[in-house]
Amino acid sequence: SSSSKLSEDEERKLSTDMRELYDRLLPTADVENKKEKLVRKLEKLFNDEWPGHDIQVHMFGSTGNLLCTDTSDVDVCITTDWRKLEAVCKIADLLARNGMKEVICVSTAKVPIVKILDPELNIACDMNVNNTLALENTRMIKTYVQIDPRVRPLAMIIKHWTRRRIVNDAAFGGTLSSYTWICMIINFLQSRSPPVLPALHQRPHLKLPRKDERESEFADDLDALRGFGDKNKETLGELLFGFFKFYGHDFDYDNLVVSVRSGKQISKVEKKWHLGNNNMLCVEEPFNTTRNLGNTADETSFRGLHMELRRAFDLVSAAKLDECCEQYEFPK
Ligand code: 3AT
Ligand code: MG
Repeated sequence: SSSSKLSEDEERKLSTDMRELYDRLLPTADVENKKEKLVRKLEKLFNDEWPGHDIQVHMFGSTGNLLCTDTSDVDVCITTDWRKLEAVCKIADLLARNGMKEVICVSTAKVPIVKILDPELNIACDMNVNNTLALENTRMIKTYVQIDPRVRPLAMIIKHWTRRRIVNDAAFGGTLSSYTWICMIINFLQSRSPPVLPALHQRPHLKLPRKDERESEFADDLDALRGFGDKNKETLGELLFGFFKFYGHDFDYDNLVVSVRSGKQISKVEKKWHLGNNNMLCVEEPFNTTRNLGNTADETSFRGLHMELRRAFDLVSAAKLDECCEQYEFPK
């Protein structure tokens, strides 16, 4: 019963409403400055306490990939050659003694983390030690976001929708992390014809030269990459409509895997991902292709996700962006 094309009027209204929402979601300079302050404060605290270990603090996740809002947590990666710090509980102790609130140490996780709330700046922060893969995949997302001017508004609006509809809680809700959603958005944009985004891992000739460090795993020469999507003339409204159509109706979940690394969809059977559990939705991690980012959703939550995608499609088809992003209320 869903129409498969937007009318001209609906398209115009949707695109205008998206611009307006995007302006409200953009982070303010005040909060950006506070985040920067927190990072410098942490760096000083660590180096004063443990001198001689060249401890550096880097922001990653949405604070580093241009997709955060003022309410996003700050994700922080501490790098140091002092491997002992990787156990992270020393960090939790130090921070608790220095005025941080709600300090939680999750040392048993695959990547051990410390969670804190800075009461002075009113910012929540998650930190890990030496998880440099996350720094690289953040740099990749940021590169994709900068290639075409439509990516940032589209991705920020879809992230907003995932928060409002409670489909972005991988740890507790059994749904998907923001990172997984972002990979799905990128793969959708790689699949338009003509494409809006390239596959950065398939363009080795567009890497920036580097001095000592190891070569980048993906193309990162932004000057050469910008303009890639120019042949695609779709508007923001058409792309949002296309996104919900793609994942709500067209995508062959039984047989295909979302692969940002290859820039297309690949076969579940080929990856042997057709066997096993929690494999309804398959999203390949672009750097570690053995990892399925979609495995946080079991069969039941996949069905819920799919229903939400189709609900969004119906509302976006009628240019009802507000209603599409209405806060989900759990049934009483
Ligand atoms: P929010 O604004 O916090 O919702 P985000 O971009 O910070 O979005 P996440 O909080 O989901 O995204 O994750 C923070 C970063 O951690 C993003 C990515 O660099 C890394 N990351 C998250 N999940 C994985 C994963 N399964 N494998 C590898 N890296 C991951
Ligand atoms: Mg985050």
